[in-house]
Amino acid sequence: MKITKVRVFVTCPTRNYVAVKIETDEPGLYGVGDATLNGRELAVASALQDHIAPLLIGRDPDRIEDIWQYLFRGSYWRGGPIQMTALAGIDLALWDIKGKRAGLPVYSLLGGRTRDGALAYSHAGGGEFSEVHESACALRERGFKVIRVQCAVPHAIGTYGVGGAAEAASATWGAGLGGSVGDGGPMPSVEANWEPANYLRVIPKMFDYLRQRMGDEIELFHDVHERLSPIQAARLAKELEPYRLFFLEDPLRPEHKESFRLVRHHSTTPIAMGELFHNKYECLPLITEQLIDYIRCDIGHIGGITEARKIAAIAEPYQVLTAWHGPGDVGPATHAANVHVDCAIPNFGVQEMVQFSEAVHEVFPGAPEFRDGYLFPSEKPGLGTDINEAAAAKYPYQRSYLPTVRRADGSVHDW
Ligand code: GCO
Ligand code: MG
Repeated sequence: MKITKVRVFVTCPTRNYVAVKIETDEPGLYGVGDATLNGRELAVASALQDHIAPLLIGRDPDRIEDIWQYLFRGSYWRGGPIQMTALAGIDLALWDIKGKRAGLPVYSLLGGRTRDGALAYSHAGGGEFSEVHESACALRERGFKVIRVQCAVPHAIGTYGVGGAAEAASATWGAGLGGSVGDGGPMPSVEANWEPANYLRVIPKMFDYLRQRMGDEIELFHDVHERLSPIQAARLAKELEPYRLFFLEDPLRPEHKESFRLVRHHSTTPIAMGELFHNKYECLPLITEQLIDYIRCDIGHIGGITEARKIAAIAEPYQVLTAWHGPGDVGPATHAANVHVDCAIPNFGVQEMVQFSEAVHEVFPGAPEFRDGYLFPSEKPGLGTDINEAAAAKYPYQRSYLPTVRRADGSVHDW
């Protein structure tokens, strides 16, 4: 069997997605992967089209690990987010082909089911605590047992993650949480007046408000989004202990792995980290020193299933569980891959999910099924997602950027 064509699609059904389709010389046998990197979609598409695709023609798509090594090490330059997202797109498409060829869903190729479904979480947010509460109750009604909660930061304009339940639908998610979409020139939206002191004051109060109204049974947690210094993160983790968070997500910037020691020494709040990592090597110190409880890389940004299963295997003996990133700004094939891996590994923790819009489902048919708080992988051979090329063509790329955060004095901060 040989790869005959590698095709790349950039489409914007409410927000931009990059998809890769690998065709083979077996009639009708192809695989579809996702290679979406929010705000840098065209760079990934170019890496795929201009540099990677020509290298793959004529290769045997069954040799996933070899192709992975060839693209990762063979290119000499190591990969940052653009390269590793492109590699993930290829990797997912190859696993899709392998599954279709075997007539088996990908979770089966990974060793078979370890669980029926993957415990899932979605996002509740709002300007006021009452809105966060309302949004969290709506998710609980829909069956969610784990809910991420975000609220506005006093005096800040446009705090990350406060679009509320509506964010679950990609239409508003696209504009409100994951970036701004438009056809004009550069138009990043700005979160201004963001001050750590205001943030640190409000978050414990939000949890107090929610625990009083929602009780102890529902699992709640919060995404810091890499915005704190080590000692600020340690203080927050410590102050949140009475509210028994499921975990505190991404408290520190990804560059400062050693700083997790400080957070760990001060608090028993479980810690999750990883959506800005690009490979297993970045995960190592946090896992082997047991500085985190959940590793939450993005399967679509670390080179796909091939790297994810290695990260899970490294984490297992250290009792670190997985919580793969699953936002609206990665495509359905990555969400499908998440759930296949979740249901095959022993050390799965929780899975982030969003509800995609009708337009996204039209372009990318097939998705894991959500029932009563759990996600179930497709039983179809392969990943169980596809691309409708005619539908994709109806939604051309729209220039878009992630928002930018600025402190009250005008200086740049992490979003
Ligand atoms: C999450 C993430 C996302 C990111 C987004 C950036 O936990 O879901 O933090 O919301 O901000 O993926 O493009
Ligand atoms: Mg996050």
